[in-house]
Amino acid sequence: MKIGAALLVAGALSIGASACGSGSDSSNRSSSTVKHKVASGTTSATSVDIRDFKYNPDEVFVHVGETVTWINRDTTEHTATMDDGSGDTGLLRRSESGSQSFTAPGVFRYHCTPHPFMKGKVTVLPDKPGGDPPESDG
Ligand SMILES: [Cu+2]
Repeated sequence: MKIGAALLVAGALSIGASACGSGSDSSNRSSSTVKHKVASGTTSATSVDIRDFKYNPDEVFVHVGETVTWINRDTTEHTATMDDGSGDTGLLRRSESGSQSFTAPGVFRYHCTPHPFMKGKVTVLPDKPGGDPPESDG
């Protein structure tokens, strides 16, 4: 678990360094652009595309209390079903999405019910390092 935190810190440092890259940033939707390989800690919503009978990316990192959303880009119906039965999006049609929040740290593997060969993984990290004070809203 401490390794994960160290990775996050390293990732945050390197993000600040890369400012000016290629000049082309049009709204190009041509597949496979993985924006964050390592969770930056600033996003509270993590999404996984289901496309071509694969989860993309097939592994995501979130913190306790955060939510993962699966979006089906295929014409075929898919699910994201936790192997341990702790959660299930149910069948998602094309362009439909399903979410699951994770309240305990650990590694959660999931699969697609109609297509058991489709597998993915959610790694839930214990807490944000040096984090913000907890806010009580609600
Ligand atoms: Cu499927």
